[in-house]
Amino acid sequence: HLSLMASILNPNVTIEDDRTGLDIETIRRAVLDNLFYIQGKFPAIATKHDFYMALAYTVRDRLLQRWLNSVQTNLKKDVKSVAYLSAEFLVGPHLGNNLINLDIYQQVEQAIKESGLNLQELIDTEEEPGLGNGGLGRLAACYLDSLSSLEIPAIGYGIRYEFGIFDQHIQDGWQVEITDKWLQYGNPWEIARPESSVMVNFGGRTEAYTDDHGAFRVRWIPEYVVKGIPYDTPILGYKVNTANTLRLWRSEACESFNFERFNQGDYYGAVDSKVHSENLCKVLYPNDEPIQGKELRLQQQYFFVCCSLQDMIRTHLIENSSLDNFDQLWAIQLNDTHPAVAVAELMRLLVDVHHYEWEPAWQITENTFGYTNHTLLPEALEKWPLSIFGRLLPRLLEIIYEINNRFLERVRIKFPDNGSKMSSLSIIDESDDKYVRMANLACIGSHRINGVAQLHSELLKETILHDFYALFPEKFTNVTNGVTPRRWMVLSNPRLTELITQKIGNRWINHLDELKQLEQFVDDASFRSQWRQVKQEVKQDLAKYIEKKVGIVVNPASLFDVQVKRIHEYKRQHLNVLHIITLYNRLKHNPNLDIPPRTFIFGGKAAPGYFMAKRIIKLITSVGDVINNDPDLKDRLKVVFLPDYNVTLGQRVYPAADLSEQISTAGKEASGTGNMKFSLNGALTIGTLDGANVEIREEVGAENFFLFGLTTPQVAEVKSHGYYPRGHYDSNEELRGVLDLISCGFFSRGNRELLQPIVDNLLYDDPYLLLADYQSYINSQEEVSEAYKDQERWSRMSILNVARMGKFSSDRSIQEYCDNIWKVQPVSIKLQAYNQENA
Ligand code: GFP
Repeated sequence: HLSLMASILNPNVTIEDDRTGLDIETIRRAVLDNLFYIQGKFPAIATKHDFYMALAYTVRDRLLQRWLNSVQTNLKKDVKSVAYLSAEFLVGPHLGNNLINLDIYQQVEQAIKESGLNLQELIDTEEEPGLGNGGLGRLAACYLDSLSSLEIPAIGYGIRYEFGIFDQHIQDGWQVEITDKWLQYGNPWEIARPESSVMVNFGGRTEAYTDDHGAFRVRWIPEYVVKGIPYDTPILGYKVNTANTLRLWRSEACESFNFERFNQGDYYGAVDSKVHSENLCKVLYPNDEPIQGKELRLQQQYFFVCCSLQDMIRTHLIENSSLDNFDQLWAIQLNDTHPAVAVAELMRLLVDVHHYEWEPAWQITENTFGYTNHTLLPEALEKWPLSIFGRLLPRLLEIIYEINNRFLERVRIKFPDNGSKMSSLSIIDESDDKYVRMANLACIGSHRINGVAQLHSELLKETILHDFYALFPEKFTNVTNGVTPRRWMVLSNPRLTELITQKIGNRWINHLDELKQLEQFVDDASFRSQWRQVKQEVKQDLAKYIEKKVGIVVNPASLFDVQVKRIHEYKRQHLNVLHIITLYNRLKHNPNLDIPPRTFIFGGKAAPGYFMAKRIIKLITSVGDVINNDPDLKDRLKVVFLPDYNVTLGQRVYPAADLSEQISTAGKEASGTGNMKFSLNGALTIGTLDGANVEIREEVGAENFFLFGLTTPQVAEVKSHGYYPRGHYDSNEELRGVLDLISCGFFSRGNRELLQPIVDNLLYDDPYLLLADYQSYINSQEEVSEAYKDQERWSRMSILNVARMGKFSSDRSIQEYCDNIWKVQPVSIKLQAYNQENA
């Protein structure tokens, strides 16, 4: 300890160097310094978590200069910024990613090693911020990474949920949900900015008045006011100085509001309101549950939207004398309808607070917003009961009525006497109970509307947004999703990154199209063997993890067949299970069958109230219990359900996959982004023509993709004729054998009731057409097995998949948003003054 003290007390580097220097020695010293002064520990008594924190602060220090310079620059008069409004940001752990983007991974690894520690272990210590459910939240995170990497001035606005998506435990094969206390040991990446707090109204009533100039105005007299406090996290781009901000709002009671109650001695009343306000951002709502009536969710949405818009206006007015040019300096993107109330809120701020006339305010609003739709599932379209909406947000409802009236006037002119168009386009759903339809509000208030893959964008125009498309076709566009190669390759698959970089240099990391150059090595046998070697090593790592986590021993040489994503009937994890049981039956009947051994790996959370999804998890684990323990199979099939699938686990799983299961019913998956991560890491895809699968197949070539199943028009066709799933059961003996085996309790220790709901659903309803696609899926899986037997062929296909993934970088998606929707330009950040030599 004495020598440590001596080295801390005798610095031959300046404080500035300690906080910004990037060489090994400075980093090593800075970590010890932070361990001492922030964690209050000596190395001898420090836990791994203490070291993680000390390192995290060391890295954060190195971000700060870039971050503050970026924020400063983004405020300038002539700089247009993107505000990405999203109820979810599934960013994943920050430490590893920041090391990659700062380009100091190696130095830090060395510095940590010199302190007798292992960097990977510290990285693994970080608690993941699970502030999202799945694809939508993760997309927002990839987009933040690309915005910064492309040096686009941007800010992500969202909610700082105290509890993120629940942790999933598996007990007796069932999902059990545990509260995600991600903040309990502190979050070194965020900085609270209480000085930038804002107030948000709820409830109460509105009141008309005449202002000093004799103008008619409305004010909102709320029942209660909640304070929003921003927490900022820097999001650094890859090897650039741009560090944008992720600003998440936490709610707090506004004490002064209840001063009266305090004074009256009603201490508990006042504390009640505190609890009430703080509940607002307590927990992230899981997807796939009926949302109507969940008043707290509407409060969350309005809360973060209102905070964010006030924040934008405040910063805008620092350099600008009015809001006239608001739309020229801000492009606001609505990530799905969750923040759609922003359309009405911006109107309220412009008209009620900043006293704009309606028309110019509407111009600004429409020019500012863009809306991204992420789903066609009708049950996922948000609508709020009018009664709840009006009670909670009375002024917003009035504004929505006004927007709607003016809008319907235009509709009437374009489509005279067309009542059905009027009612489908109206923001207010008058069918039975009245609702506010958030997608309609978003469409009317935005100048661009986009889907997230070509097929999805086309289907939007043909189906749920058809009438909007007829009205304003010029608003509609497509931006196919993408994923960041920094997290989903460089960080998660260092071995493949190194192999690729040895061959083609490292420009591909932010110019993903350059992966094309790998094609020239596809005929090089030694390259293919290196390629296989890398995959093998990564699979060994995952095999170890599986054994440690769930106690199942898997063969790293077997085909790793992976499906990781939220559990949902449309994603058809149970179709995958039907294939597993088919193989099981075949092997039982014919032990000499020549098929490569397979390990089926699943991961994903089911919404807590989604009965069928939870049963599907039980189906997977039950089938696994039987198959994994059947000595007849001689370990040729294994089935693993990895609990608590999240970003961190994704980083382990994608690199190790041979086969990527993208098997949703055609027309149901808007895009998918897991499909891109798998393929980028060299897995081949078995999939339907759904979402971005279509474009992935186009890029990698039909011969390098295992296609099966009905197309979207065929799905519609089958349904229109009155689909009869039972017919497939009757006519397909093998399918019958599979379903009967489930029904008779074979996988459920004789309990025939346990899994029967799944079988009944398939036989008598089958809304997602599993039985119709079954045979085609089985056939395609046979092709997979054949291809895998020929390892040279498989490696070729795998290399070509990676080489042709350039299109699916989120850098490309963001560039398209910038050019076609936001009209924003990159601004390079110059590091100011202090410590230039480290800049
Ligand atoms: C949704 C869609 C996906 C799409 C993502 C991102 O995902 O098809 O890829 O959004 O656009 F369903 P979830 O949030 O529902 O997982």
